[in-house]
Amino acid sequence: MELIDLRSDTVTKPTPEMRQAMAAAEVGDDVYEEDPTVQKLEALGAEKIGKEAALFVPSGTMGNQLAVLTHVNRGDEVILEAESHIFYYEVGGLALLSGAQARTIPGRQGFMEPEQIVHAIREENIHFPRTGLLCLENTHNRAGGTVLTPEQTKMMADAAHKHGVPVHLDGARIFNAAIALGVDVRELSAPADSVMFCLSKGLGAPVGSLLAGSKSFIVKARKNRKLLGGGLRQSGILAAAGLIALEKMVERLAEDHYHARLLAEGLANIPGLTVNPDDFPTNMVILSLEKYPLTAAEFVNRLKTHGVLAGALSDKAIRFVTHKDVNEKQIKEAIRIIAQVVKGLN
Ligand code: TLP
Repeated sequence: MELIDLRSDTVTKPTPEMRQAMAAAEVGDDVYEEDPTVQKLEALGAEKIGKEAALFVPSGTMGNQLAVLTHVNRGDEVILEAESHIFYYEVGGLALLSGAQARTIPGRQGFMEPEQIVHAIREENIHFPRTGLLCLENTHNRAGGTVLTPEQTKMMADAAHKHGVPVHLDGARIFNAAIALGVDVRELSAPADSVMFCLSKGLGAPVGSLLAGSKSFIVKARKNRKLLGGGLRQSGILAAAGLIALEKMVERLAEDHYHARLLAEGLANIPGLTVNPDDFPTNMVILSLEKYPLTAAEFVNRLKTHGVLAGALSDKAIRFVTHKDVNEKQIKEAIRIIAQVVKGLN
């Protein structure tokens, strides 16, 4: 049975061009800062995202945690959206690695009201921790790949900056946001002091993310990357694929968004399901099973037996993610299979 894998865009495989570039990559020891391919990727990444410098890291999780570690002091408080990846999915790294405490704010599709941010920032008081960082996420994963506009990003960042609090942007899928909004990605990253973005999701590289910021921030982050065990050696092999991801794979994200739209419209047409396609502007679709007596995990298992792979987002919500390794025909087939499974529930 052919599997239609909609669990995540992390499942994408490198393109033949990436594999060739990896085989031919010029390499050196990157801990000595002697890998020309890594240096090329870091320079290109910094330029594309509009920051002074960038650092190649093995994963988005390491990039985010490295950012937090580099921004904050032990005992600081970090303000995050309540469903954010850094808070929800990074194994408590905030506390474990940075010794920081989380202050969460419930957002609307990833947007936190600036007044809520200001309210959460601690004033000087002998009892209080210092507020060390505000984290934003664009696109917002658990909200369904929703986007923050440049204006929204600026409003939130301004609220923090006015009180001397730096801002980190988890932009794992920032290029999806830029494509969906039709803006230069730099408009989305400009308000943040540091940005992490992934090469290994929709952009198709096998491994790697970049953390970008000011030169002095990246010097500090480079040392912290070594501390976390992320100082790689001939990593130009991986960076070679990342270069192709950045140079050639960004524009095609529009295709993934089109497929997500098709999927959302297909689900909206299935009797019994309530899906609003406008809620999903990028490459994710979330399906709620509130009306049905089974859990998301059970539904996911049923889909799997019919050849569709999806992920349970919570007890009652399922996430589908489109990416370069699923085509329109497979999306239509997935809709047919989901309809069949839903019919079996009625
Ligand atoms: N997200 C993964 C899982 O961890 C949930 C996925 O399948 O979506 N920030 C955001 C917003 C992310 O969605 C992810 C990955 C990361 C950071 C971490 O990236 P990796 O997986 O490279 O550590």
